[in-house]
Amino acid sequence: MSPALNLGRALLRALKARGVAEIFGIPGDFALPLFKVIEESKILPLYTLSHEPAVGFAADAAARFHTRPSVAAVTYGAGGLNMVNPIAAAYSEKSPVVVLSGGPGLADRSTGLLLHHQAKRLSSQFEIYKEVTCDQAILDDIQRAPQIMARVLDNCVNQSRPVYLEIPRDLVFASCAPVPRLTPVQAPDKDALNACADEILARIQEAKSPVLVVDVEIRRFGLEPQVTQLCRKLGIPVVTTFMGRGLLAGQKVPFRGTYLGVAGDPDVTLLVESSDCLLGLGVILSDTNFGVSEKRIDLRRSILACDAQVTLGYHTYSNIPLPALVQALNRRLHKGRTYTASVPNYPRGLKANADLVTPLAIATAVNDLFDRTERMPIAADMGDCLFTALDIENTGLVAPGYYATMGFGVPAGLGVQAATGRRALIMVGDGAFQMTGWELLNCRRYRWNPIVLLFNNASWEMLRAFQPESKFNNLDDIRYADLAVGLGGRGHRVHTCRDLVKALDASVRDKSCFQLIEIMLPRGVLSRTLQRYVDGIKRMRARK
Ligand code: KPV
Ligand code: MG
Repeated sequence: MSPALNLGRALLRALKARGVAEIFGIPGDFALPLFKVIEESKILPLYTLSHEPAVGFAADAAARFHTRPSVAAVTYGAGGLNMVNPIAAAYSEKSPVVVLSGGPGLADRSTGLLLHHQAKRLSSQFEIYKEVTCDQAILDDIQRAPQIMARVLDNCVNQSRPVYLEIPRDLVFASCAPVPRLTPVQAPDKDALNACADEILARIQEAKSPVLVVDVEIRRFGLEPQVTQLCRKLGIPVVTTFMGRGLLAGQKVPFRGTYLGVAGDPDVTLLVESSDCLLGLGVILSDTNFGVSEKRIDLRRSILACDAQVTLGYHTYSNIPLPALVQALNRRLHKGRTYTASVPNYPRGLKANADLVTPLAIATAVNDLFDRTERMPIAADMGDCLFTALDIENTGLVAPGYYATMGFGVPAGLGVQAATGRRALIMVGDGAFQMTGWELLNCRRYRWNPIVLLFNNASWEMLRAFQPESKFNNLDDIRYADLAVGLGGRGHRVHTCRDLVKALDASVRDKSCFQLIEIMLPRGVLSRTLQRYVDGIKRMRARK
């Protein structure tokens, strides 16, 4: 006989029905009943980590790779409030993370005492999460709970943003009706959709140098195959934004690279900034994507589809979800135009000599490694490690390219491996490693074996680049590779290109545990992208 449905099980089944494949979490007393159902029901696997920020980052990265929601489960207050930053990151970068928090029981609320983990009010955590989620609820009414769970989880899927559910600890085992199935998004008005698609194509046809710019929404809504088809039919060059790096990896399209204004590949910058018609699909209009340009992009000549809206010059069509738009465009284009699939040139052929390593040498070594073996999914942190990734051939990559939080890389790499079963390549600086690198200790339990490239310049180097006079950007010379064995992995400390190539080969061969390649970089040695970024921003500031 199957056990009667209770709130906890109803919730887990509803998550699974919406494509959730795993839960990351850290328990606490208010969340013990919730974690008990998670463990005993076996509906979804549970991965516990060490500190709540890592739980949020891992779930975020898993969601990005699945293009389905993932779950970050925590306890009330001391747990949940530790995870606000990762969920803010997921909100701004549109990653569908479901936050499940244990909460004070209904019985706890009426004792007249303040409760442990309470901040200002019992509802403080709920109020705080309102600001970083697209929908949220405290499930304190068991009758209405199924409808409310459906609403909140559907918003997570359909808007591709985080949501928050707080489960009072004494209701987890209360019997509960099943959660209704996913309600699809409201279909757009047919006439509006047709008019919009016609107008877009007319503008592209009139243009002399149209360019397609893609960003994360195309992946969030599972549209990479359809956008690939669209690129081929239009036959126009395509670039990703900085945030969208990794999109269309391996697709046969006229791919020109990643746009990054003054910091990017000058050919790509010229292509985008001189275009008379940019078509932006799913693009986030952030400063990291578009603010680093000396030549302002003329938005009156641009077409931007994002957040279920399409803006052409001065007018906007509302309720045009991206999947419907891409489908309408594809349907109007029959014969493919001639196009030439292209791959930009990336640095290859590192000389394995005694030269000191540079960020460019790291990218070159990774390109060579991927040619010799196979490509790996990448999780990158913020800092020069992410700029270095732009010199690695376009590959599935998750990174906080817009929100720009540090501490993402290591836990995100764990989330990637949990989600895909594939060994991840983690790129992280020493500053960010000090924040969340410790989470590698969880690898042994779950047999995760990422390869970590730790850029150790004993420095918050990106900050130094902006403000070289400050001594607070100096960090200590910590022997990170020596820590690896104690954490259940293997460490390699490398100074030269020869040692780097050796360490990479040894790491690929040793699949038994995580590999920490600590790459010693002199302070002040930057990737070419970060160098251009800093020079460009200084130039622009000086002019103001
Ligand atoms: C991408 C990620 C994973 C697999 C294939 C491509 C790139 C999309 C960028 C992204 C993010 O970092 O948010 O989803
Ligand atoms: Mg550093």
